[in-house]
Amino acid sequence: MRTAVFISAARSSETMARSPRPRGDPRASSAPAVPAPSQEILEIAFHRASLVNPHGSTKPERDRRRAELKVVRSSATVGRQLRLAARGLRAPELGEFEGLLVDRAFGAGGLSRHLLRLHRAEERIRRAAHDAERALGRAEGPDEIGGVVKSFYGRLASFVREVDPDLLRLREIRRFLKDRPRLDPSEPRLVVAGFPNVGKSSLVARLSSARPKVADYPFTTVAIQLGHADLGFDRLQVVDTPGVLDRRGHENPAEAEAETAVARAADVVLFVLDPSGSSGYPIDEQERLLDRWREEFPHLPIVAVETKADLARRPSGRLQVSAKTGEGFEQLWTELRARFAPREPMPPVEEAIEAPVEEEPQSLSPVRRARSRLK
Ligand SMILES: Nc1nc2c(ncn2[C@@H]2O[C@H](COP(=O)(O)OP(=O)(O)OP(=O)(O)O)[C@@H](O)[C@H]2O)c(=O)[nH]1
Ligand SMILES: [Mg+2]
Repeated sequence: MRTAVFISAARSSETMARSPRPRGDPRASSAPAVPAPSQEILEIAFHRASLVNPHGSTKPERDRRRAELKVVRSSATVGRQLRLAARGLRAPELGEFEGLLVDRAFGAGGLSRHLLRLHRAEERIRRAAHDAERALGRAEGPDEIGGVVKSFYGRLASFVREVDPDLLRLREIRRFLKDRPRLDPSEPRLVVAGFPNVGKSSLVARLSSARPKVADYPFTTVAIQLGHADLGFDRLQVVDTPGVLDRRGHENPAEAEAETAVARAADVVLFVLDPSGSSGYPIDEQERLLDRWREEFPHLPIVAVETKADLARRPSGRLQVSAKTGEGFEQLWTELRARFAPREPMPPVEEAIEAPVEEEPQSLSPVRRARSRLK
């Protein structure tokens, strides 16, 4: 109980102003207030500190020891909570591509800044705890000892409250990442992209284990999705993306995410065109986006495929498929296997072990070399 009273007293008006629902907000009365992350962290820390059980033969000895343990335990608990808030958000746990997505969605360098601020807060807390321990060594009598602990708790609370905005943003980033798959850098990637509503997700569902939502309206897919397919010699990651309209500089976040996947995650892009008109987007506009990407990413293999062949066909010379009937998928697989196949046969195991390491391994498929050139 004493812990709860302390925290509410320690909560400054500044923190109240930072809470997600400010006073005066009409929604404030109906929605339950979300406690600031610092409040939760401090509750845990002060509660744990209140459970210390010091040894000592005399009461003054036990009082001093109790105060020391409170400082040590509360600061260690806060440090641990701050590290937990940052867990998995640094490389290499956070993949390179996932880091790019976060930068794109939350602003370049934002994640690193939030993590740095947490790290600094942890350092400050460690120093303050060290000072408090030294002060306890000099303190005389229960009042002075109590005063040192109280003032340390005050500093601890203000250090944690200072990083509330960072903790909130890291929570958002974590939620964002939870909705997205983690790509395996060691497995090849096919990124399926194109205009909205053209049939990308239907095609991904035919090609891979993914079962993305399919519906007859644009931007059904709002974040990348991942499925897997068996290439025979390798496992292929098939990445479904949100639709992209050809409007540079005015993309919505979903379009920006799709373009990031094309530019930074793809070994091969499967560009899906819908010539049937049922997507609502003219084929000329779709062709323009394809031309732009070919120009912008000259080393990126882009396979163009026309879908909804059960509705419309045209003499384009391109692969034509229907995700509805399955026609054309055998030819599409032949094309994809050829794109992903190692250029030269894999050497026998003993040879591979003994062979000197070359700068660019010959067994690397042309698409992986293309991607490494892009970076
Ligand atoms: N007749 C026919 N309809 C198709 C085919 N492929 C997709 N569709 C339909 O086209 C609509 C859009 O399909 P999706 O797979 O959701 O398209 P998408 O490109 O993923 O759409 P967004 O995620 O919104 O960009 C749905 O109504 C599908 O049933 C096809 O080969 N033939
Ligand atoms: Mg889709």
